[in-house]
Amino acid sequence: MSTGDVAGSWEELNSRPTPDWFQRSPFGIFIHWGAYSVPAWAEPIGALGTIEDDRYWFTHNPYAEWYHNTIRIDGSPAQQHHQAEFGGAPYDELLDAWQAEHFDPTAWADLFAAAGADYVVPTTKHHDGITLWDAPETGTRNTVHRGPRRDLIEAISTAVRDRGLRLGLYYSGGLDWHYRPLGVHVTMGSVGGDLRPKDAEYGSYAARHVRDLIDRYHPDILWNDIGWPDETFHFGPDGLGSLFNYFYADNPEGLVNDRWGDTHRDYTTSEYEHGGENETTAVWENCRGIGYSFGYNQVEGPEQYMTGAQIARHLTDVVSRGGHFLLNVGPRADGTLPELQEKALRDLGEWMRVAKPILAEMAPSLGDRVTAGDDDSWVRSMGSDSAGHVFVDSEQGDRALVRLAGDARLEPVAGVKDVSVSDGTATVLLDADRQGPAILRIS
Ligand code: FUL
Repeated sequence: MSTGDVAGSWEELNSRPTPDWFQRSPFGIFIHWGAYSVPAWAEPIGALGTIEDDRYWFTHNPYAEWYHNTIRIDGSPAQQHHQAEFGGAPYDELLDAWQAEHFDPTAWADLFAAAGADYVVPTTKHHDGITLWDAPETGTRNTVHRGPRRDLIEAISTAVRDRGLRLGLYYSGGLDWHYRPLGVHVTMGSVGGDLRPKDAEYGSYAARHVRDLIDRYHPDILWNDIGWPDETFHFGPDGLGSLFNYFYADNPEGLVNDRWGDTHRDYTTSEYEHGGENETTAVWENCRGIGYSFGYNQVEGPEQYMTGAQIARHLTDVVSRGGHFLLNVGPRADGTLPELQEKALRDLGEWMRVAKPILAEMAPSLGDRVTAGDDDSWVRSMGSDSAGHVFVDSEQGDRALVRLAGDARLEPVAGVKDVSVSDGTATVLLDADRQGPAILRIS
């Protein structure tokens, strides 16, 4: 189907071409901000995908935005923390305590643009069900009537667009612990399965929310999470198929992610080190926090946070494999960004001044033409057969070896002090103060 037409089947929807703008947009910023940003507390036990034991994961959940679930697990350290710090207060009191008094959406958008981002995806409703705009049928349980007393989505959307960035909106269609309180999660299976609402009534409530988001903010991406209520997998008035048609009619250049059940998607997603199988499709996006959490976790520090240079490396790695990278920031409840997160973005921005136009081409990797010359050398590439770029870093020290096939030539672009070639191996001396991989042109 051509963009703009009304589709009547998942196959038709799935035949949409990837919009041009997204093919040139390797880097997005995710924002997880909510009532959970008030306690901002979780145990930084590790990255998703690296911890096998489900019960351990949920009882010690490193995702601070899961606070409402974690404090309901008897005996969990989060429950003890909530008792000690908040006297075990009802979760919604955190909404009132969330004041966002220093929130400056223009400063956020400036920072994201300076970091080289192409698109920004704020949470509009996370699993706690609290909406960051005056969503239909939420009564006063939203940020317009309580807490910040502001339409945060309107503020972020306007600032981001004014800065020339695209807008995605995250919505938790799969879980809503307030509207459909089905119990506490201690297994991964329960997240997608038993404790996920599947009924049509909740499905139409969620659809009215997403339609309202489309009407008000005209997003470029709908980023749903944890699936969509199964009983609405149809093209009738309240169905998911109609919702997608409504979205594409509003924005023919729009995209949706893959977390809507087995229905339709414009791209697949992986999260931290989970979902690697989703990184082999034609269009995919990896997301992760700067540390081990999406929501701000005050327990985290330099030990958990990636630096700007580490983010640059991860971004390069993802793009060299054909993916997009959605890096999350977790603002404090007052609206400021934690200093280490802000510094990481600023340092990344230094490197992106040179790297961004190269990454934006999202060219395939050069495969065997350039490979790491030893175990300490980190080498990624992208480009066509005749020309491209090589990104070089070192696990230790400031020297990396790059093995070159054929008569390839390398020319320094950034972060390189010297390069010399002998016997098909380039020795690259790296600038000590680089903020990301060194970059060389290959021809
Ligand atoms: C997950 C959620 O459960 C996390 O809290 C976070 O929102 C992440 C992006 O998606 O599945």
